[in-house]
Amino acid sequence: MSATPQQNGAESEAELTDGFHLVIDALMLNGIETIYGVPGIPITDLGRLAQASGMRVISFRHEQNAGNAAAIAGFLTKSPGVCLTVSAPGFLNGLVALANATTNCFPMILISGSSEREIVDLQQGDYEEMDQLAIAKPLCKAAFRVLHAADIGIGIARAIRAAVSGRPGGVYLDLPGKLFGQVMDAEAGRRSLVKVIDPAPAQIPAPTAVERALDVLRGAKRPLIILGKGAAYAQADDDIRALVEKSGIPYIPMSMAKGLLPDTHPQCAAAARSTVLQDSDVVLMIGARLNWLLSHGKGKQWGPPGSKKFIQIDIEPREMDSNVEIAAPLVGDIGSCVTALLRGMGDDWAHPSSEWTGAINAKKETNIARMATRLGKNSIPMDYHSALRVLRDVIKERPDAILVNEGANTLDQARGVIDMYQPRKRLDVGTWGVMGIGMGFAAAATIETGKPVLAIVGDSAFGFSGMEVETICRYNLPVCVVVFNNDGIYRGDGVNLSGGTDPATTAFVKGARYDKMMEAFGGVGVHATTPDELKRAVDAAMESGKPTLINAAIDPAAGSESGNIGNLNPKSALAKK
Ligand code: ADP
Ligand code: TPW
Ligand code: MG
Repeated sequence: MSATPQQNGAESEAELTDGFHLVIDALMLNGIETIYGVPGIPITDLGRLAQASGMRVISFRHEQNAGNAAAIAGFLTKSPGVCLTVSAPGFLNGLVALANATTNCFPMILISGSSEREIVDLQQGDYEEMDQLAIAKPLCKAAFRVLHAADIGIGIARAIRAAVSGRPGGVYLDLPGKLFGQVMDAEAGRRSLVKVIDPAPAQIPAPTAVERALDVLRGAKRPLIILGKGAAYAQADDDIRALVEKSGIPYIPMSMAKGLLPDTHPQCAAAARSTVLQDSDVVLMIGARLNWLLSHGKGKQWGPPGSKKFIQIDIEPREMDSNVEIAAPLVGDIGSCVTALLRGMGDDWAHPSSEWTGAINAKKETNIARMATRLGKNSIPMDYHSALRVLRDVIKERPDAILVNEGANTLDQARGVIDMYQPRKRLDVGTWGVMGIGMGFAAAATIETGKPVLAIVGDSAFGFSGMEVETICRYNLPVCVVVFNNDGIYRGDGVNLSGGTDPATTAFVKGARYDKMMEAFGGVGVHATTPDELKRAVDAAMESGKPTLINAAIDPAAGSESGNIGNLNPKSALAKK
């Protein structure tokens, strides 16, 4: 789109365009149809004009939530999600999401307006003055600034390619206010735009590396596959399933890889997780890192030292040997690596021994039976399991719904209880275990996929993005939020060790009614105190698609400190018992 033709005195009519329009045209040329952001100087008109041009512009109440929305849009689509913010404070609010996206390998572009370069660099106190580019650089994959309208096309092309090629991540694009008003000839402007060809090229693994991986796998007696969120991101679902099934190897999914194959798949060893981690001799990692979430690939969870060989598929060569020696590094994109392995396996690949798979199945049965007992209880007040049984059934009945999950106990228990059946349906706190992704992820998940969202969030977790229920109502999004309200962080029965009248540091207002927040903006609010009430309310919400918030009252004494990762929580040796 270009500006209306201008009459320029006696000169001939020249069609003109400007920085605003070039940014929009460059994004649209590259298939980017949605912007998540918060308006203000100098990008208010950018949002308006983008909407006028047919882009979907979703205005949030806080940039961090808009940034989280963009990040998860990137994860779900393999195309960078775009977050648009104002300068300094808006930029900083968005930066948390950009850093989190980079940490999680989600492609996103944070576009922030910025103040006058001449004034910023001399530190003369401009409106919202800040050297944003310098601040963003260490927290993202790449950072660029565009100073001339004629460079907007290249700037956006570089940002897109940097976000999605190789290991995906966050990119910062700095657009000073002055840029938007710069005018240029419309035809020259059109020619300056770049449609990025093959933005995330296939990265084919070396044949020798494929052979090495197959050799290690062939030698395995007790093999295991670990699927990570990189495997979910890669959208190589059929090939991954074929590899798992052809190899006959048991697998465990990392949190956001749940559903890549249905959690009920006979080879899924999630219910025997500690056994397979400890007893396996060869582990094939597909798009998962040996970071804290896998105890760095060492320690007693992994069995005796030296008892494991790792094969790792990852697009990032530097990921190899990050924590332990990788016997067979397979560097390339997951689709290409998995098809190469499948080809190399031939038609007579021997499945693992029944001794190995039998031991795993026995363990699974025991653990599933134990879990069934816990889930069978109909506790009132509800504990985590009695509430989660209901939500497990909801996802079973509606496997195409997207589950967003954050909190501590609310996260850890839900991950264990709720089976997923389809790829990329579980979105959660990711690599950092960050609170606050809830409402941003929920909004973008339904906007990007058209599917309904069930967000299961702790009362503390919800507080980080709770104001976005207004956004969810404003855009009338089919999002059902279930707040697990246990009156606090981890538990609601904390005490003030001083004996004073201030509440405990981990406690919130008792019996709070988060459902009223949704009602305030025209959505549906329900207060649920029993599993039956909870089921009815969630069913109604999923059926109607109306923005709904269910305040699920959970026993304040049901949770444990830090959920399942209490071992990471330092405690004072001097504390009074
Ligand atoms: P999880 O938390 O599920 O264990 P991680 O985020 O730790 O997963 O790991 C994901 C890994 O997947 C990253 O190391 C990233 O480089 C890799 N990755 C992402 N996309 C691809 C892809 N298309 N091909 C290969 N590796 C990928
Ligand atoms: C940005 C620390 C981890 S989990 C959590 C906090 C504050 C909240 C747990 O309470 P919640 O769940 O959500 O009510 P439940 O069921 O256990 O009661 N700030 C950020 N990220 C993190 N991870 C924290 C703080 C934290
Ligand atoms: Mg809580």
